[in-house]
Amino acid sequence: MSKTSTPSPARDYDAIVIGAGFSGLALLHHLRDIGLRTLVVDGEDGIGGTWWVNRYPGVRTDSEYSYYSFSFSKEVREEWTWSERYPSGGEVLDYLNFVADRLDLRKDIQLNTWVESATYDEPANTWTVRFADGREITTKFLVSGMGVLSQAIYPNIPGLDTFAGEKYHSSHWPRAGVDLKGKKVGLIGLGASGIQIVPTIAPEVEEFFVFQRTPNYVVETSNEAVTDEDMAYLREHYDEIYEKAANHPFGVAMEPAQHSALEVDDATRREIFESKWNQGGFHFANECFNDLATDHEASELASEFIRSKIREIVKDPETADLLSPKTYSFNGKRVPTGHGYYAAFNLDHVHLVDVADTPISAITDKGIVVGDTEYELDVLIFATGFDAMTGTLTNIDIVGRNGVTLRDKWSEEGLRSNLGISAHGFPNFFMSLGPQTPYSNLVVPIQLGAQWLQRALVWAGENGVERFEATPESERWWVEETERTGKATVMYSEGKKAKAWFLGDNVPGKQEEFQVYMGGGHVYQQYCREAEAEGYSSFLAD
Ligand code: N01
Repeated sequence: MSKTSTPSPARDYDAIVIGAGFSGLALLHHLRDIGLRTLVVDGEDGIGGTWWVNRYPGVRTDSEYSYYSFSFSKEVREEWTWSERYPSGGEVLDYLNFVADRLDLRKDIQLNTWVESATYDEPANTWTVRFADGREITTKFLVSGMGVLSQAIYPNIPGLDTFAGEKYHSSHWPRAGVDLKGKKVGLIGLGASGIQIVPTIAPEVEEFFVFQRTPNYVVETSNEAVTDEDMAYLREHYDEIYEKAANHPFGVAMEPAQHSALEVDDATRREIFESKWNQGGFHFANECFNDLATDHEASELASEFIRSKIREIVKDPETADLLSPKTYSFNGKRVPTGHGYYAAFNLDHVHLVDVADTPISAITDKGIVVGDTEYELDVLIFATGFDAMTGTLTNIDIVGRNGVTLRDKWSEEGLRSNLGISAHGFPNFFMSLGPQTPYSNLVVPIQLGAQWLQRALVWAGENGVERFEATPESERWWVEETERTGKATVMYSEGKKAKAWFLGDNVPGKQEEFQVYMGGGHVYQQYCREAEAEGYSSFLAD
């Protein structure tokens, strides 16, 4: 890769990247490689981003080890060894630290550095980044690697702050762990986080109350050890596996299914569902049939298969029925992978409390009130999710041209970006995994996005381009494409719709619009390549 020819000595840095997770590390490596003086800043006291903060019991990847890593470093690929099919959060954190050391990234990362604002100065074509400690630094390029699920949210329940026991959010779990033995524990939230917490803590707590508003379609799996042979195979076939993931709609190294669930007879369909259920996790959603995310009838057939599995696993028929989703169908929201989730409800001290019809009315100093019952608790766990995709970007002041913040822009115009990479009015500001980027195994778009930006900035340098930003036309095109493809999925249905973060429906007051691109990661990458091949004409580059 040739070096960029746009050094900017008047500024402290050429590029500041906010966030030291997967995105920040990939960006630092790729931007430094083209000669940009790059600094990564992160408010936490360790690198790892989402894997640094999410330390709740049972946290691990839902993607398999073979495609949950970067492919760009031969050294890392050769020297790193995974131990589990679904690596634990701790192991992913070790991996990211290994990457940081092996690629000598640490010297350009400042931790404990919270960004409060970043302001664009038009005449100087410079971003000034201000930190919580009052320091300011300047840069030509500003890149967000702040993550898509980082801005935690709590439910709006009266009395939230009055609870006298211990209270934790899944994404701010104490680093030293929490001793739950002999305690009465309550859990609110059954998305991917809560579903990992339930079976992990169920055996150790004394009494466990799981408050369920909407059940999920959980695909169970098993977690085998990764053998030396597995690692040897991975190292030998890494490029091939990575290519497969990059060409897959959801960034997983799997063969996309070729047939509709409606094309086959009942017995064949059941056999295919059964075999992919046995492979577990994402294999079920991705490898059974090609229309489980786009056709309501096909999705409903998968829904009924999973309901039958719940009835097989969960002994109490009433609990099995409560755990079975009925108000939306499979793929209507992000499908979590289970590690003994349903079986946990067979333990006598695990109680499923339905709060769909009778919501939690209050949190008191003693516990949780539902209807006439007060559930007394020692510990209350919130696995209630995030202000996804935009939360981190609107929580700080990113101030573009004419003093307009990203928060103002998106609340006035709706979500607008070109390919989720750049927003009009914010020259030289780029987003890794911005809103309207693909819903997928995220390591793939993170790596490809860092490489796209690297090439774009080399091109800018070679062509004397000083400012790079989305055109208003490209934003209109991309929002239309994002809405069109999103509405073609079973996530969007007036009659049978889940309350999902994909549409922003989980945050009170947030406008309902597709936060992610549902047209497929492979299609998205094709658009990115086209933008590049066309000389970035969908960007203002002057
Ligand atoms: O959050 P969520 P999450 N009363 O928004 C419930 C990724 N992730 O942290 O559905 C009762 O999915 C809410 O109920 P409802 C992954 O992309 C990945 O679990 O709104 N319940 C819901 O059950 C995932 O999609 C991994 O009715 C209330 C829950 O809180 C994303 O992060 C692991 C309530 C929130 O679920 C977010 O997952 C973890 C109330 N008042 C996360 N308010 C892996 O890959 C909210 N809820 C392994």
